[in-house]
Amino acid sequence: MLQGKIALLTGITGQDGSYLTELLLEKGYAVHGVVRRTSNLTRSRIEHLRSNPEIYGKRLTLHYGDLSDGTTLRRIFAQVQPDEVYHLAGQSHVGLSFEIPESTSEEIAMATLRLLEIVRDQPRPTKVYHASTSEIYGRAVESPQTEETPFRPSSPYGCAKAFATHLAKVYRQSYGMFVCNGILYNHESPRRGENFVTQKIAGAAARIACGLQEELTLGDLESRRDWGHAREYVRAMWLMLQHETADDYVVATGETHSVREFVEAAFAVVNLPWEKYVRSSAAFMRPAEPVQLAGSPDKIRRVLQWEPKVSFHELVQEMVEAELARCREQKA
Ligand code: NAP
Ligand code: F7E
Repeated sequence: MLQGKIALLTGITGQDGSYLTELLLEKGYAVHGVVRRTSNLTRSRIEHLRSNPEIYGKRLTLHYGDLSDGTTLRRIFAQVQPDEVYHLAGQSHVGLSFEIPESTSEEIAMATLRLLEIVRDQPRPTKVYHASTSEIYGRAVESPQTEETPFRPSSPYGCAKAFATHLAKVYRQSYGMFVCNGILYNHESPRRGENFVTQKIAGAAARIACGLQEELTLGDLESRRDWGHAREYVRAMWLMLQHETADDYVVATGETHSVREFVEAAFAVVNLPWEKYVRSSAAFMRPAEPVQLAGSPDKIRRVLQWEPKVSFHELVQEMVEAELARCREQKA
Protein backbone atom coordinates (compact mmCIF):
# COMPACT_ATOMS: atom_id res chain seq x y z
CA MET A 1 0.00 0.00 0.00
CA LEU A 2 1.25 3.51 -0.89
CA GLN A 3 1.01 5.72 2.17
CA GLY A 4 0.59 9.43 2.25
CA LYS A 5 0.10 10.44 -1.38
CA ILE A 6 -2.42 13.15 -2.09
CA ALA A 7 -4.55 13.10 -5.24
CA LEU A 8 -6.80 15.86 -6.57
CA LEU A 9 -9.51 14.91 -9.05
CA THR A 10 -11.62 17.10 -11.27
CA GLY A 11 -14.73 15.23 -12.43
CA ILE A 12 -14.84 13.08 -9.29
CA THR A 13 -18.63 12.67 -9.59
CA GLY A 14 -18.39 11.21 -13.10
CA GLN A 15 -18.11 7.58 -14.15
CA ASP A 16 -14.30 7.55 -14.21
CA GLY A 17 -13.89 9.82 -11.19
CA SER A 18 -15.90 7.46 -9.01
CA TYR A 19 -13.93 4.33 -9.99
CA LEU A 20 -10.61 6.16 -9.75
CA THR A 21 -11.50 7.41 -6.26
CA GLU A 22 -12.17 3.84 -5.14
CA LEU A 23 -8.84 2.69 -6.59
CA LEU A 24 -6.85 5.52 -4.99
CA LEU A 25 -8.50 5.03 -1.58
CA GLU A 26 -7.63 1.32 -1.80
CA LYS A 27 -4.03 2.33 -2.47
CA GLY A 28 -3.91 4.51 0.65
CA TYR A 29 -4.19 7.94 -0.99
CA ALA A 30 -5.93 10.93 0.52
CA VAL A 31 -8.38 11.90 -2.24
CA HIS A 32 -9.69 15.40 -2.88
CA GLY A 33 -12.37 16.07 -5.45
CA VAL A 34 -13.69 19.22 -7.10
CA VAL A 35 -17.50 19.25 -7.23
CA ARG A 36 -19.80 21.74 -8.87
CA ARG A 37 -22.49 23.58 -6.96
CA THR A 38 -25.67 22.38 -8.67
CA SER A 39 -29.32 22.53 -7.71
CA ASN A 40 -29.36 18.74 -7.34
CA LEU A 41 -27.10 17.66 -4.51
CA THR A 42 -27.24 13.95 -5.28
CA ARG A 43 -23.86 12.65 -6.34
CA SER A 44 -25.00 9.10 -6.84
CA ARG A 45 -21.73 7.60 -8.11
CA ILE A 46 -19.75 8.58 -4.99
CA GLU A 47 -22.60 8.54 -2.45
CA HIS A 48 -21.43 5.17 -1.02
CA LEU A 49 -18.06 6.83 -0.22
CA ARG A 50 -19.51 10.16 0.94
CA SER A 51 -21.87 8.45 3.38
CA ASN A 52 -19.11 6.27 4.87
CA PRO A 53 -17.87 8.01 8.07
CA GLU A 54 -14.63 5.99 7.94
CA ILE A 55 -13.83 7.62 4.58
CA TYR A 56 -15.58 10.96 4.14
CA GLY A 57 -13.87 13.82 5.97
CA LYS A 58 -10.91 11.54 6.72
CA ARG A 59 -9.43 10.31 3.45
CA LEU A 60 -11.95 11.81 1.03
CA THR A 61 -12.64 15.54 0.86
CA LEU A 62 -14.86 17.42 -1.57
CA HIS A 63 -14.28 21.05 -2.56
CA TYR A 64 -16.73 23.27 -4.37
CA GLY A 65 -15.28 24.57 -7.61
CA ASP A 66 -15.91 24.97 -11.31
CA LEU A 67 -13.55 24.63 -14.23
CA SER A 68 -14.39 28.18 -15.27
CA ASP A 69 -13.38 29.58 -11.87
CA GLY A 70 -9.59 29.89 -11.85
CA THR A 71 -9.27 31.68 -8.50
CA THR A 72 -11.15 28.94 -6.67
CA LEU A 73 -9.13 26.22 -8.41
CA ARG A 74 -5.92 27.98 -7.36
CA ARG A 75 -7.16 28.16 -3.77
CA ILE A 76 -7.99 24.45 -3.79
CA PHE A 77 -4.50 23.66 -5.09
CA ALA A 78 -2.93 25.80 -2.36
CA GLN A 79 -4.95 23.97 0.33
CA VAL A 80 -4.53 20.45 -1.01
CA GLN A 81 -0.96 20.56 -2.41
CA PRO A 82 -1.55 17.43 -4.47
CA ASP A 83 1.13 14.98 -5.58
CA GLU A 84 -1.05 13.82 -8.45
CA VAL A 85 -3.84 15.59 -10.36
CA TYR A 86 -6.32 13.63 -12.45
CA HIS A 87 -8.10 16.07 -14.75
CA LEU A 88 -11.29 14.28 -15.78
CA ALA A 89 -13.94 17.02 -15.73
CA GLY A 90 -15.75 18.46 -18.70
CA GLN A 91 -18.72 18.09 -21.02
CA SER A 92 -18.14 14.55 -22.29
CA HIS A 93 -20.95 13.95 -24.78
CA VAL A 94 -19.81 14.06 -28.42
CA GLY A 95 -23.30 14.44 -29.91
CA LEU A 96 -24.15 17.27 -27.51
CA SER A 97 -20.94 19.09 -28.43
CA PHE A 98 -22.51 19.88 -31.82
CA GLU A 99 -25.35 21.63 -29.96
CA ILE A 100 -23.26 23.43 -27.32
CA PRO A 101 -19.85 23.85 -28.99
CA GLU A 102 -18.83 27.02 -27.16
CA SER A 103 -19.32 25.78 -23.61
CA THR A 104 -17.86 22.39 -24.58
CA SER A 105 -14.71 24.08 -25.89
CA GLU A 106 -14.51 26.35 -22.85
CA GLU A 107 -14.80 23.45 -20.42
CA ILE A 108 -12.41 21.18 -22.27
CA ALA A 109 -9.83 23.37 -23.99
CA MET A 110 -9.61 26.55 -21.91
CA ALA A 111 -10.11 24.76 -18.62
CA THR A 112 -7.19 22.44 -19.34
CA LEU A 113 -5.03 25.46 -20.14
CA ARG A 114 -6.15 27.08 -16.86
CA LEU A 115 -5.32 23.96 -14.90
CA LEU A 116 -1.91 23.47 -16.50
CA GLU A 117 -1.02 27.08 -15.70
CA ILE A 118 -1.95 26.50 -12.06
CA VAL A 119 0.16 23.35 -11.95
CA ARG A 120 3.08 25.22 -13.53
CA ASP A 121 3.00 27.66 -10.62
CA GLN A 122 3.02 25.00 -7.90
CA PRO A 123 5.99 25.22 -5.51
CA ARG A 124 6.74 21.50 -5.89
CA PRO A 125 6.37 19.18 -8.89
CA THR A 126 2.83 17.87 -9.39
CA LYS A 127 2.05 15.02 -11.77
CA VAL A 128 -0.91 15.50 -14.09
CA TYR A 129 -3.14 13.03 -15.89
CA HIS A 130 -5.16 14.54 -18.73
CA ALA A 131 -8.28 12.71 -19.96
CA SER A 132 -7.73 12.66 -23.70
CA THR A 133 -9.81 10.58 -26.08
CA SER A 134 -9.93 8.56 -29.29
CA GLU A 135 -12.11 11.38 -30.65
CA ILE A 136 -8.92 13.33 -31.42
CA TYR A 137 -8.34 10.85 -34.30
CA GLY A 138 -11.84 11.39 -35.79
CA ARG A 139 -11.56 10.61 -39.49
CA ALA A 140 -8.48 8.57 -38.73
CA VAL A 141 -5.84 8.07 -41.39
CA GLU A 142 -5.09 4.54 -40.15
CA SER A 143 -6.60 1.79 -38.06
CA PRO A 144 -5.80 0.75 -35.42
CA GLN A 145 -4.60 4.12 -34.14
CA THR A 146 -1.41 4.51 -32.09
CA GLU A 147 0.14 7.38 -30.12
CA GLU A 148 1.71 8.51 -33.44
CA THR A 149 -1.51 8.70 -35.49
CA PRO A 150 -2.24 12.30 -36.61
CA PHE A 151 -5.15 14.13 -35.02
CA ARG A 152 -8.16 14.55 -37.35
CA PRO A 153 -11.10 15.30 -35.03
CA SER A 154 -14.61 15.28 -36.47
CA SER A 155 -16.64 16.98 -33.71
CA PRO A 156 -16.37 20.12 -31.56
CA TYR A 157 -15.63 17.77 -28.63
CA GLY A 158 -12.80 16.13 -30.58
CA CYS A 159 -11.36 19.53 -31.59
CA ALA A 160 -11.35 20.78 -28.00
CA LYS A 161 -9.73 17.56 -26.75
CA ALA A 162 -7.14 17.74 -29.57
CA PHE A 163 -6.22 21.26 -28.40
CA ALA A 164 -5.97 20.15 -24.77
CA THR A 165 -3.93 17.06 -25.69
CA HIS A 166 -1.45 19.07 -27.74
CA LEU A 167 -1.24 21.66 -25.00
CA ALA A 168 -0.43 18.99 -22.41
CA LYS A 169 2.45 17.84 -24.65
CA VAL A 170 3.66 21.41 -25.09
CA TYR A 171 3.75 21.94 -21.30
CA ARG A 172 5.61 18.66 -20.87
CA GLN A 173 8.16 19.56 -23.53
CA SER A 174 8.53 23.27 -22.72
CA TYR A 175 8.48 23.27 -18.92
CA GLY A 176 9.52 19.69 -18.14
CA MET A 177 6.20 19.11 -16.39
CA PHE A 178 5.06 15.56 -15.66
CA VAL A 179 1.90 15.52 -17.78
CA CYS A 180 0.43 12.37 -19.36
CA ASN A 181 -2.31 12.13 -21.96
CA GLY A 182 -4.39 9.01 -21.58
CA ILE A 183 -5.91 8.59 -25.05
CA LEU A 184 -8.86 6.52 -23.92
CA TYR A 185 -11.31 4.76 -26.20
CA ASN A 186 -14.94 4.28 -25.11
CA HIS A 187 -15.19 2.73 -21.68
CA GLU A 188 -18.45 1.84 -20.06
CA SER A 189 -19.91 0.42 -16.86
CA PRO A 190 -23.13 0.39 -14.86
CA ARG A 191 -22.11 3.96 -13.84
CA ARG A 192 -22.14 5.24 -17.43
CA GLY A 193 -24.30 8.35 -18.03
CA GLU A 194 -27.73 7.44 -19.34
CA ASN A 195 -27.43 9.39 -22.62
CA PHE A 196 -24.47 7.34 -23.90
CA VAL A 197 -25.48 4.58 -26.25
CA THR A 198 -24.42 1.57 -24.15
CA GLN A 199 -26.30 2.69 -21.05
CA LYS A 200 -29.29 3.72 -23.13
CA ILE A 201 -29.41 0.20 -24.61
CA ALA A 202 -28.73 -1.63 -21.33
CA GLY A 203 -31.39 0.44 -19.52
CA ALA A 204 -33.96 -0.08 -22.27
CA ALA A 205 -33.39 -3.84 -22.54
CA ALA A 206 -33.91 -4.16 -18.78
CA ARG A 207 -36.92 -1.85 -18.63
CA ILE A 208 -38.61 -3.53 -21.60
CA ALA A 209 -38.05 -6.92 -19.91
CA CYS A 210 -39.61 -5.55 -16.70
CA GLY A 211 -42.57 -4.02 -18.53
CA LEU A 212 -41.49 -0.45 -17.76
CA GLN A 213 -40.69 0.65 -21.36
CA GLU A 214 -42.13 -0.26 -24.75
CA GLU A 215 -39.46 0.50 -27.33
CA LEU A 216 -35.99 1.92 -27.89
CA THR A 217 -35.09 4.57 -30.47
CA LEU A 218 -31.44 4.89 -31.44
CA GLY A 219 -29.41 6.65 -34.13
CA ASP A 220 -26.87 4.89 -36.32
CA LEU A 221 -26.90 1.15 -35.59
CA GLU A 222 -23.90 0.45 -37.82
CA SER A 223 -21.56 2.80 -35.98
CA ARG A 224 -18.63 0.89 -34.45
CA ARG A 225 -16.68 1.53 -31.26
CA ASP A 226 -13.82 -0.01 -29.28
CA TRP A 227 -15.56 -0.59 -25.94
CA GLY A 228 -13.80 -1.47 -22.68
CA HIS A 229 -14.64 -1.44 -18.96
CA ALA A 230 -14.18 1.82 -17.02
CA ARG A 231 -12.86 0.10 -13.88
CA GLU A 232 -9.92 -1.28 -15.85
CA TYR A 233 -9.30 2.00 -17.67
CA VAL A 234 -8.91 4.07 -14.48
CA ARG A 235 -6.13 1.69 -13.41
CA ALA A 236 -4.34 2.62 -16.63
CA MET A 237 -4.60 6.31 -15.60
CA TRP A 238 -2.98 5.59 -12.25
CA LEU A 239 -0.21 3.47 -13.83
CA MET A 240 0.75 6.34 -16.15
CA LEU A 241 1.51 8.59 -13.19
CA GLN A 242 3.57 5.89 -11.43
CA HIS A 243 6.00 5.49 -14.35
CA GLU A 244 9.33 7.33 -14.11
CA THR A 245 8.71 9.37 -17.26
CA ALA A 246 5.63 11.18 -18.45
CA ASP A 247 4.24 10.04 -21.80
CA ASP A 248 1.06 9.55 -23.82
CA TYR A 249 -0.71 6.21 -24.04
CA VAL A 250 -3.58 4.78 -26.07
CA VAL A 251 -5.91 2.81 -23.79
CA ALA A 252 -8.14 0.48 -25.79
CA THR A 253 -9.08 -3.15 -26.40
CA GLY A 254 -8.17 -3.14 -30.10
CA GLU A 255 -11.53 -4.79 -30.88
CA THR A 256 -14.58 -3.04 -32.31
CA HIS A 257 -18.30 -3.83 -32.22
CA SER A 258 -21.27 -2.11 -33.79
CA VAL A 259 -24.14 -0.49 -31.92
CA ARG A 260 -26.29 -3.24 -33.44
CA GLU A 261 -24.04 -5.91 -31.88
CA PHE A 262 -24.39 -4.18 -28.51
CA VAL A 263 -28.17 -4.23 -28.93
CA GLU A 264 -28.17 -7.92 -29.88
CA ALA A 265 -26.00 -8.84 -26.89
CA ALA A 266 -28.08 -6.76 -24.45
CA PHE A 267 -31.43 -8.15 -25.58
CA ALA A 268 -29.94 -11.68 -25.49
CA VAL A 269 -29.29 -11.17 -21.75
CA VAL A 270 -33.02 -10.59 -21.17
CA ASN A 271 -33.99 -13.20 -23.75
CA LEU A 272 -36.03 -10.89 -25.98
CA PRO A 273 -36.01 -10.48 -29.82
CA TRP A 274 -34.46 -7.02 -30.24
CA GLU A 275 -35.92 -6.45 -33.75
CA LYS A 276 -39.38 -6.21 -32.17
CA TYR A 277 -38.40 -3.27 -29.93
CA VAL A 278 -35.55 -1.27 -31.49
CA ARG A 279 -35.84 1.35 -34.20
CA SER A 280 -33.48 3.88 -35.71
CA SER A 281 -34.28 7.58 -36.11
CA ALA A 282 -32.47 10.47 -37.75
CA ALA A 283 -33.10 12.43 -34.52
CA PHE A 284 -30.18 10.58 -32.88
CA MET A 285 -27.80 10.76 -35.85
CA ARG A 286 -24.86 13.18 -35.70
CA PRO A 287 -23.72 15.69 -38.34
CA ALA A 288 -20.47 13.71 -38.58
CA GLU A 289 -19.08 10.47 -37.20
CA PRO A 290 -15.48 9.36 -36.72
CA VAL A 291 -14.45 6.41 -38.86
CA GLN A 292 -12.74 3.20 -37.80
CA LEU A 293 -11.95 4.12 -34.22
CA ALA A 294 -9.94 1.16 -32.92
CA GLY A 295 -6.98 1.66 -30.64
CA SER A 296 -3.74 -0.25 -30.39
CA PRO A 297 -2.94 -1.02 -26.72
CA ASP A 298 0.57 -2.24 -27.69
CA LYS A 299 2.51 0.59 -26.05
CA ILE A 300 0.69 0.54 -22.71
CA ARG A 301 0.91 -3.27 -22.63
CA ARG A 302 4.66 -3.12 -23.26
CA VAL A 303 5.61 -0.17 -21.03
CA LEU A 304 3.08 -0.31 -18.18
CA GLN A 305 2.02 -3.99 -18.41
CA TRP A 306 -1.62 -2.92 -18.61
CA GLU A 307 -4.14 -4.91 -20.57
CA PRO A 308 -7.92 -5.13 -20.69
CA LYS A 309 -9.45 -8.33 -19.33
CA VAL A 310 -13.24 -7.78 -19.37
CA SER A 311 -14.69 -9.04 -22.66
CA PHE A 312 -17.37 -7.24 -24.70
CA HIS A 313 -20.03 -9.79 -23.68
CA GLU A 314 -19.07 -9.62 -19.99
CA LEU A 315 -19.38 -5.83 -20.14
CA VAL A 316 -22.83 -5.96 -21.77
CA GLN A 317 -23.99 -8.59 -19.28
CA GLU A 318 -22.81 -6.57 -16.26
CA MET A 319 -24.52 -3.41 -17.52
CA VAL A 320 -27.85 -5.10 -18.30
CA GLU A 321 -27.87 -6.99 -15.00
CA ALA A 322 -27.23 -3.77 -13.08
CA GLU A 323 -30.16 -2.16 -14.91
CA LEU A 324 -32.39 -5.17 -14.17
CA ALA A 325 -31.57 -4.79 -10.47
CA ARG A 326 -32.54 -1.10 -10.68
CA CYS A 327 -35.85 -1.97 -12.35
CA ARG A 328 -36.65 -4.51 -9.68
CA GLU A 329 -35.94 -1.91 -6.98
CA GLN A 330 -38.17 0.55 -8.79
CA LYS A 331 -41.01 -1.98 -9.02
CA ALA A 332 -40.69 -3.15 -5.40
P1 NAP B 1 -18.71 11.95 -17.11
O1 NAP B 1 -19.30 10.75 -16.44
O2 NAP B 1 -19.54 12.72 -18.07
O3 NAP B 1 -18.17 12.93 -15.97
C1 NAP B 1 -17.79 14.24 -16.24
C2 NAP B 1 -17.40 14.91 -14.95
O4 NAP B 1 -17.00 16.27 -15.23
C3 NAP B 1 -18.53 15.01 -13.91
O5 NAP B 1 -17.97 14.81 -12.64
C4 NAP B 1 -19.00 16.45 -14.07
O6 NAP B 1 -19.59 16.99 -12.90
C5 NAP B 1 -17.67 17.14 -14.31
N1 NAP B 1 -17.80 18.48 -14.92
C6 NAP B 1 -18.34 18.79 -16.11
N2 NAP B 1 -18.26 20.10 -16.34
C7 NAP B 1 -17.64 20.65 -15.25
C8 NAP B 1 -17.29 21.97 -14.85
N3 NAP B 1 -17.57 23.01 -15.63
N4 NAP B 1 -16.67 22.18 -13.66
C9 NAP B 1 -16.42 21.12 -12.85
N5 NAP B 1 -16.74 19.84 -13.15
C10 NAP B 1 -17.35 19.61 -14.34
O7 NAP B 1 -17.38 11.54 -17.91
P2 NAP B 1 -16.47 10.22 -17.79
O8 NAP B 1 -17.03 9.18 -18.69
O9 NAP B 1 -16.21 9.92 -16.37
O10 NAP B 1 -15.14 10.73 -18.49
C11 NAP B 1 -14.12 11.39 -17.76
C12 NAP B 1 -13.27 12.21 -18.72
O11 NAP B 1 -12.70 11.36 -19.69
C13 NAP B 1 -14.03 13.28 -19.51
O12 NAP B 1 -13.16 14.38 -19.68
C14 NAP B 1 -14.29 12.63 -20.85
O13 NAP B 1 -14.42 13.61 -21.85
C15 NAP B 1 -13.05 11.78 -21.00
N6 NAP B 1 -13.20 10.55 -21.78
C16 NAP B 1 -14.20 9.68 -21.51
C17 NAP B 1 -14.29 8.50 -22.23
C18 NAP B 1 -15.35 7.48 -21.94
O14 NAP B 1 -15.55 6.60 -22.79
N7 NAP B 1 -15.99 7.51 -20.79
C19 NAP B 1 -13.34 8.22 -23.24
C20 NAP B 1 -12.32 9.15 -23.45
C21 NAP B 1 -12.24 10.30 -22.71
P3 NAP B 1 -21.20 16.86 -12.60
O15 NAP B 1 -21.37 15.55 -11.89
O16 NAP B 1 -21.45 18.05 -11.75
O17 NAP B 1 -21.91 16.92 -13.93
O1 F7E C 1 -21.93 7.02 -28.96
C1 F7E C 1 -23.95 5.97 -31.80
C2 F7E C 1 -23.25 7.33 -31.84
O2 F7E C 1 -22.50 8.73 -27.23
C3 F7E C 1 -21.33 5.87 -29.49
C4 F7E C 1 -17.72 9.60 -24.78
O3 F7E C 1 -17.39 8.98 -23.56
O4 F7E C 1 -16.53 7.95 -26.07
C5 F7E C 1 -17.80 8.54 -25.86
O5 F7E C 1 -18.26 9.18 -27.05
C6 F7E C 1 -21.84 5.63 -30.90
C7 F7E C 1 -21.81 6.87 -31.79
O6 F7E C 1 -20.20 7.66 -27.27
C8 F7E C 1 -27.22 6.50 -30.37
O7 F7E C 1 -23.61 8.06 -33.00
C9 F7E C 1 -26.38 5.44 -32.06
O8 F7E C 1 -21.40 6.52 -33.08
O9 F7E C 1 -22.11 6.33 -26.53
P1 F7E C 1 -21.75 7.46 -27.41
P2 F7E C 1 -19.12 8.44 -28.16
O10 F7E C 1 -19.73 9.47 -29.02
O11 F7E C 1 -18.28 7.42 -28.86
C10 F7E C 1 -15.49 8.85 -26.47
C11 F7E C 1 -14.21 8.05 -26.60
C12 F7E C 1 -15.38 10.03 -25.58
O12 F7E C 1 -14.30 10.59 -25.40
C13 F7E C 1 -16.65 10.65 -25.12
O13 F7E C 1 -16.43 11.44 -23.93
O14 F7E C 1 -23.21 5.25 -30.82
N1 F7E C 1 -25.35 6.03 -31.40
N2 F7E C 1 -27.54 5.71 -31.44
C14 F7E C 1 -25.84 6.69 -30.35
N3 F7E C 1 -25.23 7.40 -29.38
C15 F7E C 1 -25.99 7.95 -28.40
N4 F7E C 1 -25.40 8.66 -27.41
N5 F7E C 1 -27.35 7.81 -28.40
C16 F7E C 1 -28.03 7.09 -29.36
O15 F7E C 1 -29.25 6.94 -29.33
